[in-house]
Amino acid sequence: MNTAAKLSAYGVSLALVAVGGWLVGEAVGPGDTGVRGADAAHTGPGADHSGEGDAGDVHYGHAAGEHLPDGLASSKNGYTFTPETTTLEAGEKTTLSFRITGPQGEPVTRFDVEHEKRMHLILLRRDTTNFQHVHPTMAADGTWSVPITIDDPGSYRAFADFTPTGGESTTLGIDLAVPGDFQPVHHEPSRVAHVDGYDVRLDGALVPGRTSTVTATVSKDGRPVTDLQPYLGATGHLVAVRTGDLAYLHVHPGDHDGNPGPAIEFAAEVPSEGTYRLFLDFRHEDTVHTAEFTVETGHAEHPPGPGHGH
Ligand SMILES: [Cu+2]
Repeated sequence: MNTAAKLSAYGVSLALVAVGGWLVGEAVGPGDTGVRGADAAHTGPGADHSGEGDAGDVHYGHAAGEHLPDGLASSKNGYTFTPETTTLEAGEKTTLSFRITGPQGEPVTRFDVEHEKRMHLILLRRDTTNFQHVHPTMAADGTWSVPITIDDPGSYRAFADFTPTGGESTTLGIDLAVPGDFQPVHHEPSRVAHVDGYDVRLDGALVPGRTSTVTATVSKDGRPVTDLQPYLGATGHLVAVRTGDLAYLHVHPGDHDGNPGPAIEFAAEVPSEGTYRLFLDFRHEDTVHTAEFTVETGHAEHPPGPGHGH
């Protein structure tokens, strides 16, 4: 119960909403074949409870542990994202400090390198604007810090994306408040991004419950860019979040550094139908650029049942 006690009230309510949503999806399904398929994809050997018929119990366990998307909770698998402050001043350069604490509350100090860094910190306003992707440094006592400036007021999500040594890849999320007036931005679906003089197009469908390939193609002044540079151990780095709750997706590069472009492939799996915001970091002429897309998913291959559509 230690872990539960450490969850913020906000984290708890988000987790319950997400688990509830999953169970509703289960309850209205016409049968469990499709859902089993999704289980098999996620859990492999763990899915061999399939024939037992006590679907509710089995799936409740899975929902709490494995199916809840990343980034929705501040604490998961015994690890807790513990910030030193959660309120920042708009436009002021601040050092954001935090620790990742383990099951007994002790700071974790050993992390694996993933994509060339031991800690990836993503900042995003809750309307999915103002994306930042930074790499904090860790002091010997396990305190991570990074200088950041958040220009615009609003409610922000901070995602810590890391792999504790000996543990699993984990993304925890906390909210940061930046006081002041703000106007939320609405994003219409768009697969074309214009950033810093580049045009980036995103092809490929997002299909709930299945890994699919999405391809970003970079051009400038109407010509394909064929000298992209490696960034974080790959040609590009893609972060995706679900609008509405900012569930965070790991999107893995389909190819490693050495691909000069213009096309960059990623393997993506989204947890549900919905609208996703995707942020592609790519590097060209020694500068990192971020292209943003807004993509609605296709339909699940095995629809969970009536009442779940758009
Ligand atoms: Cu990173």
